[in-house]
Amino acid sequence: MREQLEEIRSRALAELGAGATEAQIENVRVRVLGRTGELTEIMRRMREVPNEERPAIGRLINELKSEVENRIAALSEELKRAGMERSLGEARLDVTLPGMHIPRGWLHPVTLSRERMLDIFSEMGFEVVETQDVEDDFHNFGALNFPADHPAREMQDTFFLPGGLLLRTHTSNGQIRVMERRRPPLAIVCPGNCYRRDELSVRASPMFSQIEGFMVDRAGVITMGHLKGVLTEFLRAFFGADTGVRFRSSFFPFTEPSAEVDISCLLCHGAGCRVCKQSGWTEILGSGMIHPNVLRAVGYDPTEFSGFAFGMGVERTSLLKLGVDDLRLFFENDLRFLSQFRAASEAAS
Ligand code: 2U9
Repeated sequence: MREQLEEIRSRALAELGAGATEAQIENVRVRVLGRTGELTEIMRRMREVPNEERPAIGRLINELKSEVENRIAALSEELKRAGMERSLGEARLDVTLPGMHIPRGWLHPVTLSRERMLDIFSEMGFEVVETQDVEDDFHNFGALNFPADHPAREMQDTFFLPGGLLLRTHTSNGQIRVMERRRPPLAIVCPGNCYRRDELSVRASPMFSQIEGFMVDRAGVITMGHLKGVLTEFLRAFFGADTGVRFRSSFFPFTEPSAEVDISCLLCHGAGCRVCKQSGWTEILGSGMIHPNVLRAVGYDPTEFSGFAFGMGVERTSLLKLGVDDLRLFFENDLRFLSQFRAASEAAS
């Protein structure tokens, strides 16, 4: 048995040489020290050993066990240290290098304008509600009293989607959806993106944003006078307290009576110039008293409820406010243009 122990020892130590891999070490551990390994087998055969020799053999077994365990621990420690050194060497970090400058962004001028517009309406008590861009025919056209043959419903004007859906052409769908699920009194503004089949040009874009709003209460409570007051207040807060505001009679399918709203030309202050085509005025908003058919479409009785609505294009309004003469600048993401609004963004935040 002594010879056998010596053989196990020399074989194990030969395999646990300086270059042993993790797999080789594990192999020796299982073969020598494992539950069904060589040493367990020897212990099982101890009863074959004469009584007087047992203590010495037992000591030999214990010494061999410790020796192999110690050797395995030392090799594992060595492997771990070498692995750590290797990974540190591969990802060497030079803490003396200068830091990397990560430039901070700022808000887009159209975002700044939209936030300012919504703030003004919020201060007047309007609630801001956003709804979906993908809409059905009823919420985009039918409920808004668009006749079946209205040109906006043509394929060349609207992006139609499969399944009778479309990309909304205005944010009025949001107002229809709010009125469908809530009862007056309501004062709501709906900001959002709209889509029309236009080429991107100085004045138009296939995607643009709008803010529309409405105020509805019991019939007769909200008048055209409130419409004029709210919109004049909004325009003077946004463009400046000395801005001239005028209302011109107009027509929309969803309002009756309807009015377009002009502001005094921001360039010539009403004197007449190339931008306002010598008129002294610039069109800025559409508005009117909500048509009884629209109220019926959302389940309101027009003898019980009435109110006004308005709408404006955010990019167009921003162009005028910022003195920008080409709508495409808002969509091109050219930093030479956008960086001019950095200070305005930082002042607003
Ligand atoms: C409901 C009832 C009435 C919203 C209105 C306008 C007039 C209007 C345009 C201005 C420029 C949109 O961006 S633009 O093309 N808007 O002229 N919008 S009244 O009337 C509504 C909306 C919803 C339920």
